[in-house]
Amino acid sequence: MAGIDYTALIPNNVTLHENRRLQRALEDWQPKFLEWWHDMGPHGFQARDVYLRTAVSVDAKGWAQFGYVKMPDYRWGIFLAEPESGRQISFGDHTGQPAWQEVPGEYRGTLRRLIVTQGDTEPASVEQQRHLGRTCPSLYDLRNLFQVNVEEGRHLWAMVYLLDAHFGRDGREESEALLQRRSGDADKPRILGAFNEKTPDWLSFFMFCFFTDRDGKYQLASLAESGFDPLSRTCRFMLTEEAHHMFVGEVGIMRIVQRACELMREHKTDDLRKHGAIDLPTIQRYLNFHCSVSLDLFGSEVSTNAANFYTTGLKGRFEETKKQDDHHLKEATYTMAELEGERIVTREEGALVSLNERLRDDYVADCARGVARWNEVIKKHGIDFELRLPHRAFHRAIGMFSEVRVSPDGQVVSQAEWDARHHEWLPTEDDKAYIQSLMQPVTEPGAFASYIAPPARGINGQPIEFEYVRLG
Ligand code: BYC
Repeated sequence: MAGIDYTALIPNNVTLHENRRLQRALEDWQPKFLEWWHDMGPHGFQARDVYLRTAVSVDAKGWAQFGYVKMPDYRWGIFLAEPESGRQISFGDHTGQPAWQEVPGEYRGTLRRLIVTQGDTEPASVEQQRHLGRTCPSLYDLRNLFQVNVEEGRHLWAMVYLLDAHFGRDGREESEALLQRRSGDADKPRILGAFNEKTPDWLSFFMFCFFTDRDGKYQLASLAESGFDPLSRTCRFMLTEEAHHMFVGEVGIMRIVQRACELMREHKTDDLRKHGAIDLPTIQRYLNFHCSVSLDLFGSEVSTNAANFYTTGLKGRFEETKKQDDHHLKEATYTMAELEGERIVTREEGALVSLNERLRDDYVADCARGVARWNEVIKKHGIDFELRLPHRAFHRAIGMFSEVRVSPDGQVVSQAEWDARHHEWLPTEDDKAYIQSLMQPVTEPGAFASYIAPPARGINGQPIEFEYVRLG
């Protein structure tokens, strides 16, 4: 085991007891976090036993242990991946220099902003999902929701550790502010757009885990390349946990698709609403929404911020160290879709200012692989329907495409055409009301709501009918 101290008030593998000032700062923050968790965390289940995994090591083999825990007793801790001895900065102007163990003074503000932006998403998602427990489609799904929630809480701890350990008083103020902003609040909203949207139902939750958590994967992977070593090591361990969140999303949608297909075959109809399932066109509209708001999270296509993050060695590309180029990108170019009047064309841009778009491309390719797996299920049932990712310019609020209206297949359309057709492309009020009507809790072990198939297997080798949450 890679040295996690579980006897400490705050479990950690960063020898917290050797730094009294930091330990006091975090111990002072801990009750505020718990207060926030109590007020804004999963509503109505705080006293229940939940079958959760807890990190007990940062060793890739066997890092977690499973057992019943009441969520407020979850051991939120600070875990960094093992240091890589002799690690060097692998991109930008500082390439080849030893990775920083302390914040480089000239980049302090920028680095803090990146850490705060990352940190802000974690409590935001818990807030967005706060009410989902009471409409769970099964105990298995309820447990997965809570697993995701406690781990997002731990990811908040991960960023607060960096702020408190490396940014002095400013860092402590930012740590407090992370508990004060609220998802969707008009006066003190969360920083990024997608984290102020509602997650009012389980179809949205699974879409969020598939699309929005996947942005998390790509952003964390880019920050894991950072020249600031504590950030890199923190993000590397967070990525281990993140994989389960995307699994919850991918398999959740797959099970909804499967149920839809089974009922289409059984009843020889596309009209699934009278059978309590979710038809494929409705799934497509939810997909279009969640994909487009998640695409916004990558920032503008052409971004001097992104170029600066890279040049200064703070944020790399996805799999930076595996790439075979000069890692400076000053002369290189990158091909991207751009708006030319009313047309979308492809053009060469400087590679440095294109880094957000490049990361978005990596992300889109990954999303496409998941969608292809959903389509396999549809195909296996002999149904002629294909789910598709919308064009990257569709329904955007950030970047150059936010100026125009674009259909899911990438045609720039007039405002009048958008007004006439957007109900075909995005969830309608009628869709939302129907999905809400399905949100009735199913809490008998082994039972599942009408719109979702059971999973292929349970958690940690347990049977599907295991009592994943003890409701008493
Ligand atoms: N909403 O050059 P620009 C996760 C701001 S998810 C609102 O376009 P830049 C998770 C931007 O801040 C991963 N504002 O973009 C998932 C800037 O403002 P300032 C979260 C936005 O800076 C599920 C201005 O517009 N991690 O972990 O190159 C559950 C112009 O910026 C948005 C990160 O995001 C937006 N969508 O890149 C739980 C990593 N987009 O600074 C967790 C850290 C842009 O001029 N963040 N703006 O006031 C970053 O790397 C960058 O901040 C961004 C934006 C990629 C977000």
